[in-house]
Amino acid sequence: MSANKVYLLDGGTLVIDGYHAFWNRGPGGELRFPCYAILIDHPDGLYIFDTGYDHAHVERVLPFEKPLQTEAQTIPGQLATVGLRPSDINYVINSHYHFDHCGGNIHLTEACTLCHAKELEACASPHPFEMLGYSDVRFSPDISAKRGAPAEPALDIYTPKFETLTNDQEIAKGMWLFETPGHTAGHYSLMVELPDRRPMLFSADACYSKQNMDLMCISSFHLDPVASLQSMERLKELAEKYDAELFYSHDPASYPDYLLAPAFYS
Ligand code: 5PN
Ligand code: ZN
Ligand code: ZN
Repeated sequence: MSANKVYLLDGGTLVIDGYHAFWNRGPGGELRFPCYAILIDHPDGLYIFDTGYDHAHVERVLPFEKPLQTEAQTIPGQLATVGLRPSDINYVINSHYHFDHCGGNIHLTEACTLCHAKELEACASPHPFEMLGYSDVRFSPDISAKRGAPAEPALDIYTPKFETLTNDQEIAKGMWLFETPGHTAGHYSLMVELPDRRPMLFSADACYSKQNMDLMCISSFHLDPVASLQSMERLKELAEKYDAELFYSHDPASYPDYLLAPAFYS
């Protein structure tokens, strides 16, 4: 058994500097890159791996990243293109809790939320240099309260159920989470098996782009640079072992070749 379909839900773009995307290498200058969520239609339910950024959050906290996101590129907008509502989603899996991967969680009010145990810990007590990355914690009313975020009335009705994981896990038949730490403490990459194609291996932020992989160059946003490189090596080994196709998280060069919803991989 495997998943039925995989949809990539476009979430707009952000700008960072080239020295952030390619640590200590550059070249510098504005780099605009895509963000997206992954919807998996599986016999066990509807799963979303990462949920992109929240436009209002980025405008308020990181306006220098110049977010471009239309209504159609929000999680509700993207789900509508495939005939779904946010409340239809059964599980949300977050590769990690950086704002550009969990901003849409708040829409998915009925879903059970999965992540690595270390990631939930890390975003509850970030290092000073991680504060901006972990700036959108509205997905957890408890962590929002602990971090001293102002109460937001809309969140009173949102009480997500958290399930934390450790180690590699086959969370449903043909859906694998692989530990790829370094970018953050509890980072997971996802592999999805499908009936009629090679498995899809979503690096998430363990590798932003094919160019990062080709250069073995990590981003400047990281907890542990050596672990980050080991995780990139691990992704290459996994792709080889399972004959999987790598999909990168923020890859302006590869993105035009990705199929976007309402089209799907099967
Ligand atoms: C896109 C982006 N911008 C800023 C940060 C950060 O401070 O940590 C991670 C991150 C990002 O992915
Ligand atoms: Zn990240
Ligand atoms: Zn990211």
